[in-house]
Amino acid sequence: MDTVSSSFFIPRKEQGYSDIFKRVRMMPLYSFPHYKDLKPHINHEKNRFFIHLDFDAFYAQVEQRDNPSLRGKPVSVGSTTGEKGIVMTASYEARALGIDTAMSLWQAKKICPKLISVPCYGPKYEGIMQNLIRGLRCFVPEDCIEMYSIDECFIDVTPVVRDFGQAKELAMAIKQKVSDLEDLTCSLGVSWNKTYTKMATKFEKPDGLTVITPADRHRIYELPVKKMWGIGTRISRRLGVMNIFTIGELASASELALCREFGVNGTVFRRLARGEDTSGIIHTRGREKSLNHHHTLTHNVWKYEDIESEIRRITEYICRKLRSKELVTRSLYLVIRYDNLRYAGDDTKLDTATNDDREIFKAAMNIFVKFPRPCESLKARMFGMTVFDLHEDLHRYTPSLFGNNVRLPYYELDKLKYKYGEGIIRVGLNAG
Ligand code: TTP
Ligand code: MG
Ligand code: MG
Repeated sequence: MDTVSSSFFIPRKEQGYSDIFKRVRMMPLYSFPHYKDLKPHINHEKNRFFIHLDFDAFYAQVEQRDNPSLRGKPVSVGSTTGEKGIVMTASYEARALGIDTAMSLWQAKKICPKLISVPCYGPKYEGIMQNLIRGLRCFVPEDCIEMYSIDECFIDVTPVVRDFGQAKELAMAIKQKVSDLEDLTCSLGVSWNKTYTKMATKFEKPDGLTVITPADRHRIYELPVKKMWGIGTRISRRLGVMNIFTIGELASASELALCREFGVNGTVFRRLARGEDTSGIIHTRGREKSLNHHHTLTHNVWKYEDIESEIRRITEYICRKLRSKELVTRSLYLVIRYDNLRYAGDDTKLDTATNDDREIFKAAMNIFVKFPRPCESLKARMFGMTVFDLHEDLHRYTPSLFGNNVRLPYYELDKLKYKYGEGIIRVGLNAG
């Protein structure tokens, strides 16, 4: 069968790397402090301790860990072929030669012909982060951990430390834990507010640990404004026009002038620069009301087995996503878009809440049979699935006594996939 499609995390022959790239780039700044998070009456420098953790050259380091022949060599992760290929990240050996994130592969190869480019494998990286978050629960309650991006998290250690000395010790223990759990290096920043921790992490990359106490504030003040969390090229250019080039200059700039230029964000920038970020951990867990996955094919399909295979693919993705959040769903929506650009979509309620691939696949196929049947003159070009009515997976640790007693060890299978790749094992969804 030679229908080719690209799916973010379930690779076939050709993976849509640049899609993953866009996806990660477009990741929202979940927890960038908002004006209402800044509370001037809080004594922000006192008794608050945060740690920020960021993996070093994340995707590249993982690939080097998993393939010893890549260690010590210039490696880029992203697409391995094609003209549109892009470097999602590069190993430190490659960075030393001038290769950087977002560079085109073509350009990177020109700079370093010996560059080894390897494909990106999303679920593996997601799994590592989730495993880390679980591991961190031995230091702080889960409520104190905020996963910020695919390779970063903030940890509020206020409940468990009394001073910067203890915060540093805890940060070292966390570093050790990361090494024991995943055999990877990361860099950590410790400070009394989230904004400073995020900047501190970058000071001693890779494998670094930087503590910024109120007395070390000058180290932050010396940085160019562009290094501040939330400030990109455009804002830094506008600040430049106001003669503000460093974070220290931003911290002491006139609030009025900043507000005139940036509105309420002017106040936010100034306070963040001054270390007055009083925002806390933001929880994303448990908030999901629905999950969805849409996938547009590069080659439209119409044969029943191809359609079935695409629906299976999105089912597997959605179910794994559900399990990674320890959720089950009671409702399912399936949508198909045809090559005449029309849609067909419908939902169904499941008998019991589940995250079992086979049950959801069966329900999805029951929806599909009600749609206009694709044929050579009406091919399908997009498949999408949404699950809603989500609940916590209470059977995660206690297998159901009454229900389906052939429940497959999906969580364990997911772990294998995270570790060794999608191809290592697949469940026959038609079974049972
Ligand atoms: P980063 O933490 O920004 O980068 P990094 O871990 O590769 O390197 P550093 O040591 O400087 O922290 O991003 C984490 C991963 O996210 C990175 O390995 C690749 C991916 N990524 C993208 O896909 N697109 C992007 O634009 C960026 C910045 C990262
Ligand atoms: Mg990183
Ligand atoms: Mg990062």
